[in-house]
Amino acid sequence: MSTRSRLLAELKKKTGSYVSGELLSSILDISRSAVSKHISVLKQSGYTIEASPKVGYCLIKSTDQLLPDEIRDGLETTIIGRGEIHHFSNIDSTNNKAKELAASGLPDGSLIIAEKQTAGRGRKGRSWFSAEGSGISMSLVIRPEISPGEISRITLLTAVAAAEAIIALTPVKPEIKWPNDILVNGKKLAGILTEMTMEMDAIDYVVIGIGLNVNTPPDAFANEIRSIATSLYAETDTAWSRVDIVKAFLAHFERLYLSVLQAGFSDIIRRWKDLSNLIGKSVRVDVSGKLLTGTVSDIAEDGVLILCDDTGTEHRILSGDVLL
Ligand code: BTX
Repeated sequence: MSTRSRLLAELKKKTGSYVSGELLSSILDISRSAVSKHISVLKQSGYTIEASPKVGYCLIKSTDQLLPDEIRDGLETTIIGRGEIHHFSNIDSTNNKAKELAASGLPDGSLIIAEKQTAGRGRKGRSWFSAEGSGISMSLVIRPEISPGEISRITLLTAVAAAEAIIALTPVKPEIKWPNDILVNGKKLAGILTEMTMEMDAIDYVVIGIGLNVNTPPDAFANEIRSIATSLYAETDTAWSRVDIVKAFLAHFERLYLSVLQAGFSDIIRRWKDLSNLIGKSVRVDVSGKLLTGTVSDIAEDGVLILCDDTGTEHRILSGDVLL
């Protein structure tokens, strides 16, 4: 734990009360002027801290920035989010950064998180809009011992974890749209971009990118997505703690991830189907530019969408875009 993290922990123990500079400097074994410098940096990171020359420092309010200390504080996981956490105010894409760091050895369960992305990516070269400070843009790095063919299961697991975290914390009722969207009332609340790197025949690492619109007001979305995007704030008229949502997501992800490693994937698929809006629906699916029409009959254990067309022929679709 860094000195600044320890200083913050001391202030948090006494939130709303003053802690003397002298006491902090003796607990942390640093000079009082070093304490004061750390306090300045914390204030710049969005913490509201009152300083009084005679009585010391008082933490009034924590920051809503998605800082590593905030995410670790009370995090109920043992692997997920327990690697390194890197926070950026501004970055091109958290998935790009995660891949760069993973290639140089970032440990399992690490998280890259940004307040804003300038080149957030969706699937197939599409872009992902991330509103500064009001959404969640993050990438989780895991190193699972699964075969490359099982990778689409990770996307399904992620979608279930994100939906369950939202259900646990808010009154919103999310629906999962195969393979990687979370919708609310037909509008997109979140998207998932899973990318992997292999060495020989085995997975080296998987980067799971999640974009989730939390406190974005409807008119803050870019024009071209305003009619198709939504946020938790837009659905509930309430501002939500992004930190709490990240922590809940990590905890749900870990629970599902460990259950897959021990008991296989069938429980995730069952949960996915409960949360999905697709089974039994007539849809069109864009598979690399070719349109298939039919009824979704099932999602297979390997994450494949099973579509039954008008002639009764079954199509097993590994990747595509469902058009409702
Ligand atoms: P997707 O290809 O399924 O969806 C991309 C499409 O979603 C866009 O073409 C646009 O129509 C719509 N869209 C873009 N931004 C938003 C938004 N904020 N809310 C709702 N709809 C939107 C989905 O790809 C996967 C997105 C993953 C994003 C994360 S963010 C962290 C990580 N880093 C990174 O670069 N990507 C991932």
